[in-house]
Amino acid sequence: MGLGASGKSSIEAVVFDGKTPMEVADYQATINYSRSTRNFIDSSFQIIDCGGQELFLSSFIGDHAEFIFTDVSILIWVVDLSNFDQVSTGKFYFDHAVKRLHEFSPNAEIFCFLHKSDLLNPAMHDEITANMKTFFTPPVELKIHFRLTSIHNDSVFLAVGEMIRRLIVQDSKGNSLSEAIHAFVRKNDEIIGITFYNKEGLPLFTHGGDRSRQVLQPSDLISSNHQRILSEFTRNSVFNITLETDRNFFIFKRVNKGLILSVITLKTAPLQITQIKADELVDVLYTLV
Ligand SMILES: Nc1nc2c(ncn2[C@@H]2O[C@H](COP(=O)(O)OP(=O)(O)OP(=O)(O)O)[C@@H](O)[C@H]2O)c(=O)[nH]1
Ligand SMILES: [Mg+2]
Repeated sequence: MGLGASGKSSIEAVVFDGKTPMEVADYQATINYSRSTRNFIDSSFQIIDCGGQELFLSSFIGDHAEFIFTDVSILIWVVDLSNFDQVSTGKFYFDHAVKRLHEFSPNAEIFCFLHKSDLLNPAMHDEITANMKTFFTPPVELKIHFRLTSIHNDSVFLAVGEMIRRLIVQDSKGNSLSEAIHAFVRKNDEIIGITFYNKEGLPLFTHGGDRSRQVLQPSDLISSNHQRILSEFTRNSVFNITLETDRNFFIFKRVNKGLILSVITLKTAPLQITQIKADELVDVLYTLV
């Protein structure tokens, strides 16, 4: 949810449908809402993309509130950072939506995407985030997380990936996958980042934290990998790619029909050794999924 043209449908199209930012540049308002089901390993969930024109928002927080807000795990509220004039209007609907959420899904969490951050001077990011956190304080007791996002770099993939981990780590398969990956990283010093992608190119599990983000500069490497993964996925039944930069190897391997593993390593270990280790991890993951 969020005001019209804040970027909701673009986020869904880029993250889940493999669209490029260019392909979503032409704004077309969502009429009413649109619903899609997404599958991940053993879990599936539904995304409701709610049209942000005030006419629709009023009906969602009014007559249709029960339908929209029942059984919600996560509400994503999208704030358009390039449109400060509208921020009070946004807060008005945010407050009502969050109250309705609390009423119909008291255990839900809120993610507030401070979106189109690419249009801001990076020097202002911290200050704007701090201001927005104060401004978008929920009117009721619900957990809220703020993320600076943009479809022009990896930030939106990371934010959505994090939410999905929260949704699927709750089941036992998600947990054992997560544990296997963490154990593997702990054992192997040269591995600085690991990502497990589904067929839609979405990072399901990532490990590496800040260190890997440094390595992942330029920051849209994830998005370009994502596009490459998608096209390779559909073309080849065997999928095995290694990319090399001055300091790192990026190894991609297919786990099964729907999942790709990517491993980022320092070049301190020979590639062949890392390949063998990655194959071992693929075998472990294969038995788990
Ligand atoms: N600069 C920039 N533009 C973006 C970003 N995300 C989306 N946009 C643009 O913002 C416009 C809004 O697009 P939509 O995603 O359709 O907006 P929406 O929130 O779904 O709008 P409604 O359906 O009316 O509620 C499009 O022209 C996108 O290209 C971003 O991260 N940065
Ligand atoms: Mg839309």
